[in-house]
Amino acid sequence: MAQKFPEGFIFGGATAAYQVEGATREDGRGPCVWDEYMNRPGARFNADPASDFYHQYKQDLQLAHDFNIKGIRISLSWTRILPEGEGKVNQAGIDYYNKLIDECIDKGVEPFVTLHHFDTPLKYFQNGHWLNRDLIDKFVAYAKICFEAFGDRVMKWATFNEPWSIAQNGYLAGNFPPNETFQIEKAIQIEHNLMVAHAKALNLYKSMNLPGRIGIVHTLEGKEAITDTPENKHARDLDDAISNRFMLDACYLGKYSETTMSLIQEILQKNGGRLITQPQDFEDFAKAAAQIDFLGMNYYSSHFLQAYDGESQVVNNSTGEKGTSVFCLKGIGARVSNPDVPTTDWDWPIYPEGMYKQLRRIAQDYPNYKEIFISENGMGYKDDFEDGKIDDTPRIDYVSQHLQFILKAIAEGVNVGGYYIWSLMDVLSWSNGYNKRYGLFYVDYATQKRYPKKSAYWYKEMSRRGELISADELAD
Ligand code: BGP
Repeated sequence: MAQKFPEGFIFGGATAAYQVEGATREDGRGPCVWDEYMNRPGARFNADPASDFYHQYKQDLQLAHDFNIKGIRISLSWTRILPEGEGKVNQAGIDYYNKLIDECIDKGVEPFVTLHHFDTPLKYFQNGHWLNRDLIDKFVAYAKICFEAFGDRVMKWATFNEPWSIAQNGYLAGNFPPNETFQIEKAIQIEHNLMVAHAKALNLYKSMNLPGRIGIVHTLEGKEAITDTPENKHARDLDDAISNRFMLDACYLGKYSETTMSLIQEILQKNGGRLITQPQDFEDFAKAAAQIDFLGMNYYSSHFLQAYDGESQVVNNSTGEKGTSVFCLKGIGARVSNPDVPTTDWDWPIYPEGMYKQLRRIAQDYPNYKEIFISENGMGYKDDFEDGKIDDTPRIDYVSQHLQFILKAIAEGVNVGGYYIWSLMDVLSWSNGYNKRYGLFYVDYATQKRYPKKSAYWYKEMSRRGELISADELAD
């Protein structure tokens, strides 16, 4: 099988403001939802200093440059720019992101900028979060400020990171604020409202005639029936509809297809509740679907579905104690373990073929997609640090297997423009803290010193050659 990536394929690294910046109270930054959440009594960890990217960004970009990393996903902290969420702009926030973006460009590491990566201003979170449609216009006003300030230099924009995680983790699984569980109606409504906000911001960007491109980052979870019975296949379709299809339809079809809506309605009927939309939403969707430049696809894992009639129950494995997860949703299905598929310590099935299937699915079901970037993929791992050396061979294996399937999809005609490993350096994990590491660069959080892991050397060589290589091919 061909090992070469197409000309110009970007080997990048991903980050997100809240997970790397630290400095949550510096230079006039206002509070976001996660600040309040992570500072409650009994919280297991918080975001200060995280990877201290607010102060260390030059070091990280130098490393990125030295390791042939050609692109970086960063996100903007809304409350660094608008401490109140709206109103007066904080010049220190604008200055920081100007310096950061300029440094990226200077080091030859192209910035891929996400406007919202989970860190909603606290005030809006307390006022209904994305269930409150007022937030849509607030977000668009914030987006406008960012487009005006940075749009001359940023060539890749994403409106949102993973709307599904906001809905699922906050309202079904309960491991993101507001920690609600099994609120299916709210989760679906939030997905819709986020798609409206995405469409409006994208349409605004397109009206501004800026030189860059804009898309959205979705997490696409693979869904498989655990065995091929009609009931299990239906559970798979229901889970796919709420997790993936509903929002992909909004982004690319500009409406919800009949099949998608009948699956969503079935879920709503079984759980009680209804979806509220406005006619204008679909005009915004259609306009945005005709203009979206790319899809950022985050892929980590696939779920194996079994039909399930019982009440919803979820147990989150947030400590890395293998085999402790439970995820069953009434009216959808149970995500069960597949003995043939290995898992990470956090019970995420390692199923690289699922990434390939999602790539093919986009190309087939949404042929107007233009281009896909793998905007996150990587392996959470408890890295061993031995005298400054980190042998993370399991991570190399994980990433290799996924790159292999990306090459397969590319060979079959899917347009994939780059791969942004999650994460560039070790970062704070939202619900798992600091022992779940993903970085190419190990962060000693006490000293903020960075150490390249074995995977960093491997990644550097792949980017240099533009081809997939095995770890054995490294010089030493
Ligand atoms: C994605 C998020 C990232 C990152 C990653 C790993 O959902 O976009 O911000 O956190 O998942 O997840 P976790 O840290 O929970 O292992």
